[in-house]
Amino acid sequence: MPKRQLTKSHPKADITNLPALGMDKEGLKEDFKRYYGHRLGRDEHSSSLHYAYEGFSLAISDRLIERWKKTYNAYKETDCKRAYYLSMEFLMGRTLSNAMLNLGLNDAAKTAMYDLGLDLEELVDNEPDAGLGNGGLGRLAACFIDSCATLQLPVTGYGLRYEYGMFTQLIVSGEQVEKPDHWLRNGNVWEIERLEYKQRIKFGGRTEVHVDEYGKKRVVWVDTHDVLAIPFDTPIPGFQNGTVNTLRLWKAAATEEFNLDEFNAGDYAESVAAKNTAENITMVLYPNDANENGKALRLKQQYLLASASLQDVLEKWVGNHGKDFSQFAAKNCFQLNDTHPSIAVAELMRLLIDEHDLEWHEAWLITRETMAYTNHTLLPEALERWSVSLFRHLLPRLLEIIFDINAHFLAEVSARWPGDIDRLARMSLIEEGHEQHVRMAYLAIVGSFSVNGVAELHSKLLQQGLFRDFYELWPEKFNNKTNGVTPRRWLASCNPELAALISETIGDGWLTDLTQLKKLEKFADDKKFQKRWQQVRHNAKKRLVDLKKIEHDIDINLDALFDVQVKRIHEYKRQLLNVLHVIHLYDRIKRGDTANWTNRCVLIGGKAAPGYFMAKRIIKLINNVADVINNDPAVGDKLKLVFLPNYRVSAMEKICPGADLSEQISTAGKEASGTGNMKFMMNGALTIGTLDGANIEIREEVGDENFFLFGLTEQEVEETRRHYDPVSIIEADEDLKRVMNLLEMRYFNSFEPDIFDPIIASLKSPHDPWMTIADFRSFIDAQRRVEEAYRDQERWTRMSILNCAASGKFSTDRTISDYNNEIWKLTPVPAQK
Ligand code: B1N
Repeated sequence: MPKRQLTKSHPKADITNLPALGMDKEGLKEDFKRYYGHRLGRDEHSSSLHYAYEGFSLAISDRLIERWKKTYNAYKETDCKRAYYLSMEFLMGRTLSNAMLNLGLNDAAKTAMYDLGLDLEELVDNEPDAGLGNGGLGRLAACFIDSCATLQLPVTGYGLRYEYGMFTQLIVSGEQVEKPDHWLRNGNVWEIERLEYKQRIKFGGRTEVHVDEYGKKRVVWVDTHDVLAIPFDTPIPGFQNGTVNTLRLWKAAATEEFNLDEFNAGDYAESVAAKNTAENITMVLYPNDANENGKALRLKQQYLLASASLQDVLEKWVGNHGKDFSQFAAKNCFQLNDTHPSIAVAELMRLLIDEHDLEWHEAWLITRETMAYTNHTLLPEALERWSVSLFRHLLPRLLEIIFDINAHFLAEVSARWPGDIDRLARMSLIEEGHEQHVRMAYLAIVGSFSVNGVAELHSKLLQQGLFRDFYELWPEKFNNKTNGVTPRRWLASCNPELAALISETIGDGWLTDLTQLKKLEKFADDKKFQKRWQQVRHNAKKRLVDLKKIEHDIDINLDALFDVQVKRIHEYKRQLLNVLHVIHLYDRIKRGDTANWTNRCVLIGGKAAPGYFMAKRIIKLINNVADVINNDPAVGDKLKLVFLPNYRVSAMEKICPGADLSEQISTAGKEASGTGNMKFMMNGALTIGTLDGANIEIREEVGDENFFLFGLTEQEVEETRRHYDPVSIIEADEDLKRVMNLLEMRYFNSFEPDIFDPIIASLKSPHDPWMTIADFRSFIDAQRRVEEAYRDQERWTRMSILNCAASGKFSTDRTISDYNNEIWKLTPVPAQK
């Protein structure tokens, strides 16, 4: 579609100066009725919750779009520096409730719907989650862009518009079954397709060297199979500040020539069907969390994201500055969300050199001054390495550039450490071996001016371990940015009762300055305040139970300790340790060891990657153990175990307000940060956790006495590993021996022999990387301290208040301010009136 200026016969003022939309209930009602009746063509005979949701969302969306244009104009007028957050995942969840909160329309919306006989909560619950991410990394991206808008920073999110998001998890006979998540089936009212900004992406083909009329050599990438990238924009509102930023997601489509070819080709139908090859690129999100995948389609996804986003930025740049790139690095910064978009380093080089005629060294300077890389994991199985042969086949020009970058880089290393061949092999972007591979993390480090981890321990371990050689070469590049979560979604919106109590007590400044929660400390011992805090938390537990009772038919006692572990199922996160504890509690009940008992309801939820055998078996174990415990009349109210199916963003919004205890029990050194830990803390849950990821900083903030610490430290884990002997640990611990005995006697799988053998074997293996058995005793003892604390409700409530009060550091407003002050260096741009 041509980008066409409107002619003089269409005076600009006529279509851009629209009257302001009403921000009261009458304005909303009027617009809702118009959308519902006219745009959607519904009436009382053809009503449905979905169309009511859609009509109302359109009314809210209009009010976002109004502010969106003004924000865009303000950025344009100030010609400010901008940052771009490149991420393969944006786990947005639902949009309507967040949009209402950030527009300040909650009360007006509620009364407007009430007047029309509709229940706003029902409409909100009708919205499908935008599940375009796996877990923490994708949700972090969503929290980040919320905070960027709230801080009025000119930041655009770039990602992919997957047709199918994270799969829906069903539990059938205790096992995970995946169902595709066609989240766009009923349309998506929040996005706007912008065909005018489409980009062309090359794949395949080969390169040729041409010499131009000035004798200059240039590489031409020819015989390519091109694909179009079409942007879909979603408005991202700041918190009641008039700013609305953009999330731009690319959808792959067949090119126009392709459409022409169809008519010339004899095989018309086959040819149309072949359009799928292009469109398949953004069809589905890969459901691998903290695991690399190696599939060609995934590399195509990554390149499409990087190339389309960079071309988009460069096109705008050239539109404003022509071929003068001297200020490009001063005005643009790309933050790479892990290595997934790191092909952007080579792609920016290609675009600057091949398309915009810069010299290698000019292009390299610009690249190294605009790219910044965030690492999210130390797990070796998650580190991306692409085979050189796949690269050569799909992206031949990019591979050449990577080899050139590597040659320049290795020359730099050689100059610094002459003759150190081992070091060269260790640091090379190309891993040698049976097959050559491109090490994407190294490409990201070499091509960036900043490399950060996501919690203090994680950043330290990157410097001392995984990226040690690079840290030695460029210590100044490395830094830490501890993760956070947005307090708008994760407190204000998901827990309105607690938010209201907090605002009534300390004012509402905490919404944009979460450190103000500190003011709650004063009230931690106030009996009246404690009672109200307890009441609010009790109500949240009730809402959580109501939700679960419908799904499970299990009666749960509200006075029980709600002990929650929700996150992806992964061996390093040690859901197994949690289950061992539950089996131990069950064993205590069975043998009558129940003096001073604390009733407990253990909730576990999370998805396993479809190809991850052990994770799926762990889900099966949780469900089998739950089945035995919940149906044993000897147990009663003392203990419940529930697996929460289909854990996702909108589920967490209901779960985290109702949790008493947050389980953050990964093997020390394995969880880069964790962010669920922060959501629970903010809502007044206490943490039982290892010294891992952001747990360490949570404990620092709240104080040792308000945190249940257990387990080996990262250093102890590494030392113990050398002589780890789980079998003798089991022998020496009567409680653990009994737990293992129940597993080995098939107590939980009498009709399914052998199914838990792989789990038993891994627990007992001296090579178990997660060392679950090593932390059992310490975990059980910490859980005893939890029970004791919970029995003293006054003490527990005090600790709960103090946890919330100490959570200020974990707002993404703080995280993003750190990114901005130390990496992006953007100036906030106030919204236009
Ligand atoms: O990123 C989160 C952290 O809080 C978590 O500790 C960390 O595990 C998570 C490949 C990943 N690391 N790596 C991934 C996701 C998808 C994929 O395809 C790796 N996710 C994390 C936010 O910093």
